[in-house]
Amino acid sequence: MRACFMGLGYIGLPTAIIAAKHGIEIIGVDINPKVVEMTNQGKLHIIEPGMPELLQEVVSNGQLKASTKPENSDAYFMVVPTPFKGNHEPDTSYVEAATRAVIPLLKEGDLYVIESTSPVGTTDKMAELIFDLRPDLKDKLYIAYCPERVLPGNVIYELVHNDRVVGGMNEASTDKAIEFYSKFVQGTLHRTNCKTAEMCKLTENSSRDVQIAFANELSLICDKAGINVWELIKLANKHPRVNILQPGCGVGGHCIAVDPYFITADFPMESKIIATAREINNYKAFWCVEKVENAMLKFELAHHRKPTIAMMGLAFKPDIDDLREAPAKYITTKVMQSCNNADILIVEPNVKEHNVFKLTDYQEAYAKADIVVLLVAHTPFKSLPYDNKKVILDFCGIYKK
Ligand code: SAJ
Repeated sequence: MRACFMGLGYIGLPTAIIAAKHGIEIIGVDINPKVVEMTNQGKLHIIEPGMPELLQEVVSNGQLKASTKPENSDAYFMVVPTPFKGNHEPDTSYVEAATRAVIPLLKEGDLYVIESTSPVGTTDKMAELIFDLRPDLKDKLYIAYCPERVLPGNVIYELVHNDRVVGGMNEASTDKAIEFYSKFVQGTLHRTNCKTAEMCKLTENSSRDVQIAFANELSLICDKAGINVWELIKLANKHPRVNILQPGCGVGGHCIAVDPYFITADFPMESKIIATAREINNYKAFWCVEKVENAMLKFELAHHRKPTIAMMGLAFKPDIDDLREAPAKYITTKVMQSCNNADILIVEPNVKEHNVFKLTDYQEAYAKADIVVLLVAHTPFKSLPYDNKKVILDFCGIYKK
């Protein structure tokens, strides 16, 4: 069997590699020639533990080949980004472009699957587009939506072991998609229709966003009330039916901070909690900036000199190098603009070099800083001794003080 993966990003490439490893011949397609070149050389262009070795193996034994153009296959997978536009409207243009690129290659009996997170109704729309341009294939294709659920950093395990939801346009399409995924997924493949599968992906990430917003709201309340939010949550979670998540400096990444807008854009009157959660999680980053600005002013008044501020962490969550939609990056940028009176040291231990931020070693920055701003709970930060001569703004619960 031959499968064509449209998009070799954080999800498309690992999925293509795992499928190749399970005996499927893969054509991996990306519009970026650099990604294609690297992939064909067996070099992974993303960071994911265990994946570089697997890529080398499947490229060298000819199971995976990358190209800038799709090639004739039996199954086609759309795994391209679905960002949002300025007004938080979902942008499905990459899914449409990838679909248009494979339409001339489709033949009777082929499987077409969308994996990209998509607004409800996208699979139906793409099916309409396909049949408009290829009326000869009406009722002769299998079309499904099957979202991914993997957590960056644990992708090899989760791609194989997570349960998945498979939503076909009809029962035969669901069967065909399940037949494909069961070649490498050991988790249960749950059957549904494509609309429910689309909404399920959005629901999973919106649910997490709402739960994090609750923790962030508690952190704002506790700050005013003079209560340690970390202790509060730990105690509340001792209740057998309470399980509150952790507050932080905001919500980042390309999923949880984005996907809820795919619901609020289409169902604005019905999605009040989802919309408010987004507002709270966005506001948390502004609040952190204000806290740093106030700490700087206080320091200047007390010491009659400008402080050295260490901004600890830029990634969107602990122990990764991914800075996409990272609130820590946003906060650092704002602090650099508004605290231009201070010496600002920027730390991100998972990134070697950055074209915008001049990075400093985390121990050096901590030692030099008057004000330490803990933005991301990276493991190395946890071994820094608490120094009560410094002003420590712990937004991510390193010290939980
Ligand atoms: N965060 C908190 N407090 C918490 C947990 C997370 O502030 O208690 C923050 C993180 O610091 C980060 C953001 O939330 O900024 C998102 O991190 P995450 O670990 O919750 O999720 P992602 O974006 O890495 O991956 C999510 C996962 N979805 C769910 O857990 C429902 C993953 O399974 C999905 O595959 C992925 O989105 C995706 O691709 O959609």
